[in-house]
Amino acid sequence: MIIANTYKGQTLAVFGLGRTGITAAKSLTKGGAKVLAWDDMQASRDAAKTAGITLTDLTSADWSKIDALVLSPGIPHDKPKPHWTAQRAREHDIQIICDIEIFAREIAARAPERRPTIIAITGTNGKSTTTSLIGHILKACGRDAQIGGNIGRGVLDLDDMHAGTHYVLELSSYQLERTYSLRANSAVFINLTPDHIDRHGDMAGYRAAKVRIFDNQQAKDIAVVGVDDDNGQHLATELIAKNGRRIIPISGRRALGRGVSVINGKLYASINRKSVEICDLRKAQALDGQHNWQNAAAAFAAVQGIGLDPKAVGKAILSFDGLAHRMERIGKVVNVAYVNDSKATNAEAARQALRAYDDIFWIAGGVAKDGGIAPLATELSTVRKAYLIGEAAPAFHRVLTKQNVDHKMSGDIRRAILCATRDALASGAKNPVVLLSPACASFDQYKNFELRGDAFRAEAKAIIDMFEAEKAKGRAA
Ligand code: UMA
Repeated sequence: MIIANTYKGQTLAVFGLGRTGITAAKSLTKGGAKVLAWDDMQASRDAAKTAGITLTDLTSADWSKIDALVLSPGIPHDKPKPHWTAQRAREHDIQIICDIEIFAREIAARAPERRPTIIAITGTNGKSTTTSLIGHILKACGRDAQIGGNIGRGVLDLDDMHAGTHYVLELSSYQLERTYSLRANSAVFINLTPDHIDRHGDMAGYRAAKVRIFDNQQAKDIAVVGVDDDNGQHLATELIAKNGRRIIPISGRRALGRGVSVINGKLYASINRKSVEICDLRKAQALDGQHNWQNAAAAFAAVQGIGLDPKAVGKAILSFDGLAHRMERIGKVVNVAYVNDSKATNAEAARQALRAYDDIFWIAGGVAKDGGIAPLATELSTVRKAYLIGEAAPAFHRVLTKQNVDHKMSGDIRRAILCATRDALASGAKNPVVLLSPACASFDQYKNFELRGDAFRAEAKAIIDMFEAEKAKGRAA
């Protein structure tokens, strides 16, 4: 745990006792702050109490004595409606922060020679993969890397720092809008498409929260910007005009005069004038698709300036074994591959998977987001057949019928994967893929996307095991 010494002697309200809140309360208390911890939910309060947190009812507390409010990132302080704690804070002119701000102040308080390296990553899609890939590269190159933030462990839960520590932090717009002091030695902005609009009001608000990742950067620091979309191109131009740091544009699909790019699957770096081939991403264990190539380019760019051998970085990229539920390769039956992309809870995320393979037997459905799969109407040429599950099936059936895409109402994952396997094996396609990329939330049939992905993985493994057992029997006979 990182102990928050910079609030020693101050009184902090910590509201929302999930993972972040509990760790923040512990860290602040250990650092000598007076902590008033509370949550709207009795169950969360009970869990916090069991975790050793002293509770204080903030509904009746004296807010004039509070110096800052640590508000859990998911709780709104403004839109769509300010939470009551945020209203109280505003009435008393109290700053609203999150755990990332506490962490950032702790680093700023250390002597420069004792400060760790901070690599921060944001973007709408791909931040978890990029964060994990950067962590993997650093570890493979023998560096001390700690990964956390919006993924896995909350920042204050990470191991304490020394000068050789590299903190690799996935940061959400929710966290960034309550962070003021973070200086990222390397800040990565992968892409921006509409998301969390209810919280930020509009795209401009969402973007404004995200670009805070570059605040406080200094001349030697690196800003990595994905330029595969218009937003990224504008942002790179803006940052170049400001000229306050090293800017490295990255692309997963086109050659850049200066920057890191992927051309036909090969990763090239043109950072110090000459262009160098780093690795062939088509040989990577777990980076299928152009969007993953962009993630790889971002990861390569992010570790510039910390003295790693580019060849070793290239090797590490190829050995990265990916994240569960994000285009996760499970295995094969004959030439049919099974890919679990359960994290694709909207059309935009499913689009990436549909672009990554040539012959797809697509399992889709669940609880559709606004617009359903209509935005994918022009992306369906790779779909050999679709297997529809969950509540969205009738609406998806209408879109697929209009687009002349063969499909079947399968109801659930079990029936879908069996039919898809049978069709894929009979298809004659060179590399058919049975893909779960639902373009939907999972709540009609599962508690969350992880459990949906686990169910798909278990079914796929059972089919693979059955085929292997049959093969072994055939050999023995
Ligand atoms: N609560 C209230 N009143 C409210 C709303 C919530 O009291 O009106 C309480 C709940 O009872 C609960 C707590 O606040 O006890 C919030 O729990 P939580 O699970 O939302 O929070 P944490 O466990 O602290 O998780 C947060 C991030 N959650 C959100 O941003 C919503 C996690 O990101 C993050 O991993 C974690 O901190 C560690 O830093 C998750 C996420 O969904 C993965 N992020 C969004 C995303 O990726 O799109 C931004």
